[in-house]
Amino acid sequence: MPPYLPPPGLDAGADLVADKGKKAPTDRRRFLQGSSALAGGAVAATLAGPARAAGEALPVPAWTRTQGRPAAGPYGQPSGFEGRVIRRVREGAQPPFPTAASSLTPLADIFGTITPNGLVFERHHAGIPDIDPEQHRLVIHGLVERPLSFSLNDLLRFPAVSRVHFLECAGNSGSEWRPARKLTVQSLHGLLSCCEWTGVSLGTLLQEVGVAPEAKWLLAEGADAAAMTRSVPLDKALDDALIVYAQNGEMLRPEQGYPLRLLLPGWEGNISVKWLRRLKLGTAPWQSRQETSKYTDLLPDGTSRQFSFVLDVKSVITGPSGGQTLKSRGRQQITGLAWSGHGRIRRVDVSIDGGRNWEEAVLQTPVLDRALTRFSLPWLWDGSPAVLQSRAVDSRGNVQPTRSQLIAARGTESAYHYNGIQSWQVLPSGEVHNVHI
Ligand SMILES: Nc1nc2c(c(=O)[nH]1)N[C@H]1C(S)=C(S)[C@@H](COP(=O)(O)O)O[C@H]1N2
Ligand SMILES: [Mo]
Repeated sequence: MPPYLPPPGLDAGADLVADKGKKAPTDRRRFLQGSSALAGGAVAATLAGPARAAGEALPVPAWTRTQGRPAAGPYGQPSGFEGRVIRRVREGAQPPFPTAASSLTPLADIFGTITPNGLVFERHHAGIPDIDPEQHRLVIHGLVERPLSFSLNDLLRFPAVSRVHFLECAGNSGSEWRPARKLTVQSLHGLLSCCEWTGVSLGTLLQEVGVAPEAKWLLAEGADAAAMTRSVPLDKALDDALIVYAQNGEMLRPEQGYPLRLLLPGWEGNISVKWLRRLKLGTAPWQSRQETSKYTDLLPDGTSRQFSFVLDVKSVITGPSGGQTLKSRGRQQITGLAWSGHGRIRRVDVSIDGGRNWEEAVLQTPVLDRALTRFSLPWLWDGSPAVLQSRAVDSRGNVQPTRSQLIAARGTESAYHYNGIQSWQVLPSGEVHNVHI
């Protein structure tokens, strides 16, 4: 086989990059160059980019000289070089006992908007049950005309609905209520994922059982050792609730509720009861542990906010983010995720100077309802200190608050429902840390 020769001109990319830097900066570029405005030529001098490719035959690496491994096997795995991209426990977290634990999505190391199944965060109150789908049943009873018991096979015969939605624990970003200690974006905000969920509309099943006119609430109960229970308003159940059996094209993972879970789009993760075994219709909420002592927000006046289901508009820059180090000045990509339980993301603004100036980021399309939305913005880093922030606006016009605005409204006694703007400080050394400003 003849050696591969790049066609003439293919290595011209490096020159193009350098030329670009020499052009008169546009307003946008000047903004992106940072607080100390640089002349165009200086940017070209500090611009680090791809190495210049040689115009001769490329070296042939070892892996091109020998046959590769045969097919990877029955279930594919990521490259062995990606071993650091894993779910992690929050640094310093002490679960009350081993099965009441959580693991976090590595937000800085995933791309686009869909979370791979093996990296979806987990939150278990009493471990992961091993449920035989043949034996599992979902019973719908209480204030209904015909109580029914559904097997997984029964549910697979109803029209399937697939929708992309984020799932976020109400406790996500909870450490932001407290003084900052050095944490990564995974540790701070990793109780967050986004999957294509497939299942049956709960409304379809409620038609089968026939809802009694006086029914207003449902009790959702899990089959795990926590028997997790939450009260769900009937309106939400009829509106867009899903009984889910699959995520991202395959059956639910055991840790996500195999074989069945409830999914309430845009609502706090806790109410999307996993290993769902029962829905009981009634007239009033049941006041379960998870909606009284937990998942309520203690306000400055001493009262507690209850049934605050909808997750507010929020965003976070995932790169550059805490614990990372920028290797060189010049071209960077600021990127992150935005979401809102109220609808779609309308826009995301990014600041590199701690919120004094803002620039609109580019949103990856399609922008979906109550799904993670990827934003990005090119940045020419001149090596001076910066504070990176992102601010999301949703389709209802809700604007993500700063940390101070959120604390002014909610105090500091909350543990849940934090949606303040995250600040990442970039030092001249390139190190990135979470800060409160
Ligand atoms: N049965 C049951 N459902 C549950 C839980 C649980 O412990 N048991 N944890 C809840 C919480 S607090 C959250 S945030 C989400 C987490 O879903 P995930 O583990 O699929 O990410 O599931 C919810 N549903
Ligand atoms: Mo949660």
